[in-house]
This record gives sequence, structure tokens and C-alpha cells, in this order.
Amino acid sequence: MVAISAPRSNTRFTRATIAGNALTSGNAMVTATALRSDRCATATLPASDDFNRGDNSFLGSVWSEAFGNTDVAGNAAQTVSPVSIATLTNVIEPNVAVSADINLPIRSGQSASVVARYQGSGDRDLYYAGITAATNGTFTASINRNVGGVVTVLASKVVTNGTGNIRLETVGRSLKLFVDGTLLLFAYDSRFTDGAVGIRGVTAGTRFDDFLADKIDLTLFNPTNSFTDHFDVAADQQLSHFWQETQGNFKVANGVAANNAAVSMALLNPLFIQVSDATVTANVTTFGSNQFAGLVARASDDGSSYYQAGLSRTAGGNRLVISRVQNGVVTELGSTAVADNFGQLKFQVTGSTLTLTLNPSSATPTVLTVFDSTLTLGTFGLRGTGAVNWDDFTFSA
Ligand SMILES: [Ca+2]
Ligand SMILES: [Ca+2]
Ligand SMILES: [Ca+2]
Repeated sequence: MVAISAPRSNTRFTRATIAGNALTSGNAMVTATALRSDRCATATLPASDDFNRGDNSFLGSVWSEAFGNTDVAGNAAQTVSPVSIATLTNVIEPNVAVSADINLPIRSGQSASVVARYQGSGDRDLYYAGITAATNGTFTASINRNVGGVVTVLASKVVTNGTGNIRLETVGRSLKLFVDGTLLLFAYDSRFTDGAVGIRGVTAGTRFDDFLADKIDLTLFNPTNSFTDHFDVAADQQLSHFWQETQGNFKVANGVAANNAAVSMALLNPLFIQVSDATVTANVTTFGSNQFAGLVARASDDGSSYYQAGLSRTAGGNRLVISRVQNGVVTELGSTAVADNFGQLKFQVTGSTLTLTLNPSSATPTVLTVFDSTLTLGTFGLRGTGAVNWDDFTFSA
């Protein structure tokens, strides 16, 4: 015997039971319609939906109305319930870009978000990011985490309106919200590592259009053992996916990568770079006091342990410094005073010998060498504090 339930959203049908070929209860039309194959479609990424079809309580063949109710209305997706979540059917991905166009009326109480790593069931266990039009007239953008029904706002900012293309990107622990291609908010979280993608609306009548979801496939971004980045080309002013940010944010503009947070770190794709001995170089500039511009070696995937070597600028002067960092504990391994607050840094790690050189090509380079064998393997990258930037990064192993 097979029991068939119609989709939750489809109230025309309730339930029917079949034994063999015989319908033993319910309505024959139920079995015929509820089993239409297009209602069991599986989405594949990239997936897009412009919702340009007739008004329908059924959102579409690739959608699961995971919570509440979302309909097609006026060539867009429109929520019907106080809280509605719709996800693409059978898409479970870790790293994605999910976007949609929104246009929230002022004081509507509506909130429109795109969803990633949705676990469910119901309005539980997901990341979502978007804009809320509060009834007091303010608009607030936010990146949110819901764990077991408990919502944590990971990042938020007041914005001027609720109109535009919102895009949530998840890469490892990194969560970013873009509006019309400009980074608005970023956060880091490790609670959910994969899940479904979709849309979430609060207050009936919230509308979405031109939904788009795609994978960010990190296996396509192998820096190999000889990698250079001049930071002259960038999508949405962000580092490419050869890099994985583990803290803060980098803004790639005007041909350089600038620290775009209090403290930022980016590592070469740790899927591929797990080496012991290598050399990294970059031209660095510091723009004020109490700043640090550096290079990272042998970092763990999550960026919790690493060697860092760089130029430290304080009111007391400039120093070259090499440190070991393990789970937030910084151990300074050596330092030396220098005159400059900018220049080319070269950080070479070979066995237990760690050497930082300022302006290696000049007539008078400054060389700092220390010895440490605590960290043996990892990836390499950038780390900085305050208003600093990097250009012409090289990695060679
Ligand atoms: Ca449309
Ligand atoms: Ca519906
Ligand atoms: Ca450049």
C-alpha cells in the first residue's frame, strides 16, 4: 500500500491511499495530479528563475515550499504566510552565491532574504541575509544565523532603502552580503557547512524576482606552487577564490589589496596549498600608527595557527617582526628596527629557519632571521591590522 500526500501548499488535494492499482480512499484526481513528474523535479546549479509565468499557488517544479507559503504572482515570487521559506529541491551545497531582486515598500514590515546552507525543517537551521523594512521606516541589512530556532544577527547595517539585487556568498566560514554588486556586510561562522539555497520572506506580500544560485567550486582555484597576484583585476572588489579569507575583509581596488576591517587575513586556497618550505613576497604600505602589514606562512586551514612576518608601525617607530600565533596566543620570535614604513617584504621559511627581508633587491636590505620548528606545514597568505595594503604578491614553493 502506498500513501500519497499532496504538497503542503497545494490545498486542493489532501491524501489518497492506493493498494495495488485500486484506490481505497480519497479522490482519484489526487493521485493523477500529485504524482506529476514535474512536481518532483530536482534543481541543479547554476539555477535561475524569473518567475515569468502565470499566477499560481504552486511556486514551481524545482522549488520546495519548505515553510509557509510562497506563490507566483505578477511574474515574481510572493510570500503568502507571515514567514515563508522556499528552497531549490535537492540542492545541498557548501559554497554558493545566491541572489534575488527585491523591492520592499517602506514601513511594510517586510523582510526579504536569500538563504544558504538551509537544514530545516521549518524556519530553523539556516543562514539568511537580506534587508528588512521596519514599520518605523528604517531599512536594515543583515546576515543572520538560525540554530534550532534561535536567531543570531552576525552582522547588520542601516541602509537607505530595500531595493536592489541582494546576494549571499558562502565560502568556508566566510559569509558575505552584496547589494547591487557592492559588499555591504561580512561575517564568519562555522555552524552549518552545507545545505539548501532559497528565499525567505517575512510578512505576506514580500516579493522576489530573478532568483539565481550557483556553486563556488573551490576545486577550480588551485594557486599551484607558483602564484602571483597583482590585485589589478577583481570581481566586486573582492579577492579571487584562489584566496580564502579567514578574518576581516580585503578590498581590491586601485590595483592593490587593502585591509577593509580592523584585522584581516587571507590564505591561499588550503585545499591545494599544504607545504612546508616556501617564499612569499609583497609590496606593503602602512598609512598610520599602530598598524601591521604582513605575510603569513604555514597557516592551518582555519587560520588559527600560523607564522606571520611583517612591518609593524607604532608611535615608537617601525620594526620588522616575526611571530608565531597559535589559537590567539602570539609569541614574538624576533624583531629589528627599520626606518621605512613601506617596501617589499620577503618571507622565506625553510625547515626551522624563518627569514624576513625588507627591500631584498635594494643595496641595503634589512634581514631578520629566527629559528622555530613548532609549525611544520600549511598554507600561506596575507595578514594586516589597520590602514595597510599589499601589491604584487608572490608565492613560490
Ligand atoms: Ca519576473
Ligand atoms: Ca505556494
Ligand atoms: Ca597592482
